[in-house]
Amino acid sequence: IWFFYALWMRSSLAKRVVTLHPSPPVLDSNSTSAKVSPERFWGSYRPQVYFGMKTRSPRSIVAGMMWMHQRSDTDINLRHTCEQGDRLQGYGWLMHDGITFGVQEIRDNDFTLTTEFVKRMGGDHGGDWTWRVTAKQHSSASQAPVISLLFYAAADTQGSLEAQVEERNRLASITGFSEELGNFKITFRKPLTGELSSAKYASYHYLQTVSPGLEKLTDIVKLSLNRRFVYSPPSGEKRHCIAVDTYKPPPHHNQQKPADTRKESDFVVHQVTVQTPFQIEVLFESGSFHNRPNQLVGSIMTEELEKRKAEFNLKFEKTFGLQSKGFSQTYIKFAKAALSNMLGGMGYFYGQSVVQSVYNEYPLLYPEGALFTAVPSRSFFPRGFLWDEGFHQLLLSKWDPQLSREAIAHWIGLMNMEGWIPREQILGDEARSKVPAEFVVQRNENANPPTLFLALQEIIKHVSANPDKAESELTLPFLRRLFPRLKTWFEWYNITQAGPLPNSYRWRGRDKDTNLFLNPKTLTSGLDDYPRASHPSANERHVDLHCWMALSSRIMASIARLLGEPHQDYEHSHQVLSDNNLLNELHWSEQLSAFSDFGNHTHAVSLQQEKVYVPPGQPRHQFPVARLVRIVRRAPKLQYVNALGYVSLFPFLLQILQPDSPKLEHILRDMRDSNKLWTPYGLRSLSKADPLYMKRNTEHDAPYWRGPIWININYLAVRALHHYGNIEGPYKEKAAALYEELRTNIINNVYRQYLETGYIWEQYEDTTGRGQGSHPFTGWSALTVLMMAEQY
Ligand code: 6A9
Repeated sequence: IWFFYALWMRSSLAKRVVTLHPSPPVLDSNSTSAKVSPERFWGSYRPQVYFGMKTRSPRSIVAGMMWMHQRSDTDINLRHTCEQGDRLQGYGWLMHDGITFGVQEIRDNDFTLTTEFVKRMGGDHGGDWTWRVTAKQHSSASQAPVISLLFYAAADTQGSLEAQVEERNRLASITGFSEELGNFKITFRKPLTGELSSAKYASYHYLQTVSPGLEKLTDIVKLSLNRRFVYSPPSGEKRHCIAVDTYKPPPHHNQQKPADTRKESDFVVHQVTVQTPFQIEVLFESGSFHNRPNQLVGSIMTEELEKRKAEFNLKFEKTFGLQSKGFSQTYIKFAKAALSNMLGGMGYFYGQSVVQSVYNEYPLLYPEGALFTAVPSRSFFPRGFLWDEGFHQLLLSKWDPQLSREAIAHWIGLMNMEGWIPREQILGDEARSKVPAEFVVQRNENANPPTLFLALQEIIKHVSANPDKAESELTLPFLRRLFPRLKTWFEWYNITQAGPLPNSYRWRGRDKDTNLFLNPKTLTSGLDDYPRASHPSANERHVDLHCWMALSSRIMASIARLLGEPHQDYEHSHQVLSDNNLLNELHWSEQLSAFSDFGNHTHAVSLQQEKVYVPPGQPRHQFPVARLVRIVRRAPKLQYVNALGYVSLFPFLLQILQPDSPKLEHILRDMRDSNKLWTPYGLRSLSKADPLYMKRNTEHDAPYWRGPIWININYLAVRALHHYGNIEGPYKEKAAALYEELRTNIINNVYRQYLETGYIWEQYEDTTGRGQGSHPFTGWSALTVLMMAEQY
């Protein structure tokens, strides 16, 4: 009996990690359907491609664009998914309202493509849309480039597409059907030099084939390209031209990967090759849209675009008031681009995470789920990250509260019965194709800062402070549906991330191979390689997590109070966790005069080449290359970690400190000290005086949160200075002065880097202010807009 009981226990524990939270779903199952939410059905929800659209549904038919420059002197340079390796001079949405239209500029080497879309509602399936692509050569280009645009539609296991060919090779349109779109037609208009001008010479090619999955589209097009074509304009030189030709899928053989036994779906490509300057329109028309007044093309499209742009500009000023604050037009343009690219970076993903708990020998597939979310970076990580999203929604909720509610609801809806939400969401084959295998599995003991509480705080602020009736009427039911899961979420952190002392906390999931890293990482905290205790142990306590919990308990109490639910326990937790005496006891290091983590720690570590024993007379190259390993010169002991930087600022960043706390004096001093945290470009992540400042973690692992300037934390710092600068206390003036200085430094640098490099960046170098890391990064770096607007 005991044996079977143990077996049963084990298997039911093993299933917990993949069992969704049992309370009623946060979102109705059809909440994103064309019927319930037609205005948001189609969108640029494929942030990983330069230009593409899909619907907010699990296996959407997708539309997209690839392009290549026809040059004989270089290799084929087909552009499709956003890749840093493409080395574009810049790309991103300049305007995007999140719903009805967008304007993007893509600067390739010799020319610029402007890609615009406008949607029009009508019928029962999300309506129509039109794309307009305008190509202009750069003044630096020696001759007008000949460019191929490859517009495509692709099905993803459902629906059908058919090429309608006219005049030999010209694919005039694609007709299609799917259950959620009904019948539709995509028409490819001929290129013009401009909106009112006459037709332009172009050569046409097309491909009608099938694909085993959306992540294969680029390869299929690449493999179908043939150099045998000619482009011969009536006046002008003939030249070779590369174009799609027949595609032969690789022969099926037995050792096929399971991925390729998937159902094959229609894939149709229209290639048009034309010399700049030109403009081309593509229109999608929904079959159920019967009383369409006219076609959304040409001058009607222009009018429609102009109208949307004007509305966007008005709403932008009304929301952020940058003009009235005296910002110049170029700053405002930058801010619009930052917001637009976050909106244009919203994705709709569908699929299964791969997860594991201690009760599973092997990783399991999480239940299929949908995620509507912003992404940190369209090129390098175009997918959802839990703590990034809380920051994203701080900005987006100002622009469109409904969109924020939907994104938050999707995230909270992904919670399992334990109260865990996977930190990095790699949903669907397309997303998975971008991630190395070792990063795919998400473990259920791992947390990530609960920044969604920051976003929720923003949302409830509207209900209590500015009782916009319409908004509160939507917010309360929304919170009510979230609430059972929020309770479990909060409990999950409290229980699974509990620290060694009462009311202390500890991030789980630190690196285990201690001897391979200068300092074992804490990816779960979001601050990856920020120095923590040198020897991870159960004795650790982490000050940032303590503060996140103090904040979370406060928001839980407010939400419970708003909903008329029992709130005393949350209030009590909040009182305890924000008690400044407790914080001092647990985390104030006298030696550093700063808040600090505590744990089994030694400063005396360094990386050294491992000794590789090569027996005498044996060739050296037959033995492994010496790698760097950690040398510990003095044994660790229980003590404060004393790494001054972002982590030590948390009681200030999350405004846990009382305005009269004498600790503020130290914090403000360290912040302003150029030998510690201050730079002319923002606060650096780790003090210049720290022994691990700008130190690599392994030979392959450059410093990340050990010096560079990150905008999310700088946003929290500016926000906290604003708070302490506006509240009575001995440090009021000092905080107010620092506020002005820090805010100006950050805004100016992110702006200047954008002008100089064409991008907003993941982080900024502390010594020069230069943008570095992944780009474009219009996740939390776009919070610069809120600093400009002074909305906290
Ligand atoms: C691994 C590479 C094609 C790291 O912005 C997302 C996260 C943050 O949440 C975190 O705080 N970034 C920060 O420290 C980026 C993480 C990217 C992981 C990608 C696979 C794929 O290569």
